[in-house]
Amino acid sequence: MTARIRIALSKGRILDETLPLLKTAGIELLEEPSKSRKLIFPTSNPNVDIIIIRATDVPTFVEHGAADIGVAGKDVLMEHGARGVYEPLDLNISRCKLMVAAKKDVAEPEGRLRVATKFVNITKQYYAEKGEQVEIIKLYGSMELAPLVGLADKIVDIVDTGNTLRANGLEPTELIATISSRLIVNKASMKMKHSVIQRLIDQLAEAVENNR
Ligand code: PRT
Ligand code: MG
Repeated sequence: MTARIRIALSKGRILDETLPLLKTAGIELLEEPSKSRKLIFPTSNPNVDIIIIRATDVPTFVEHGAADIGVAGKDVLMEHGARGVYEPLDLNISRCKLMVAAKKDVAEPEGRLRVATKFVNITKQYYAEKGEQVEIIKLYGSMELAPLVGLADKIVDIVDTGNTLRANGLEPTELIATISSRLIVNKASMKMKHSVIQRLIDQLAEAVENNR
């Protein structure tokens, strides 16, 4: 009897970059998820299925054991708090930086800084450590717009090429963290399904090494 394993991934870059790694462990999707409305997919390994969910929901599914394993950006894990999951492997994919950005050539505002972000917890902690009082404005997307329309002085967002910031007259000012995607594992699954999961971690670790 081999344990059944459910893997949680998110659509987009994480799915695209994780599938080649899983392939080296003999796990391949049987149908193209972008052409399907399904959310749960069987794979070429009859003991493994893949669920495709929002990136920010991956830690929640894994924490509660609704998925045994997941792949999530370090930004998402930092924001979630990543309690109750193991993080055994840096997959070195979907790399980017979490940065503070502001309008080019604009002086620091007087009084309390207003910072727009979807990373409320990370931003709170970042400014708390600097001993700076800020007003955090929670957004769900298009953070780059906030300084342009006077909603905020700065933003905290993901930067890759910097093209999105530049296109909006913004520039990165401070690095908060360098980000890559991590394999996360439910703690009970790690115990109960140890041999299957450890083998998968080892295979993925080797694939990551070969990608370097
Ligand atoms: O899109 P959705 O709301 O469903 O969720 P999501 O944005 O969290 O998912 P997705 O797939 O966009 O990102 C998943 C993970 O990929 C993130 O958690 C990051 O860890 C990582 N990643 C790597 C990125 C980027 N690169 C990236 N460039 N996530 C987002 N971006 C966005 C960024 O938000 C900004 O709008 O791309 C823009 C900046 O890109 P440049 O190249 O213009 O600087
Ligand atoms: Mg996105």
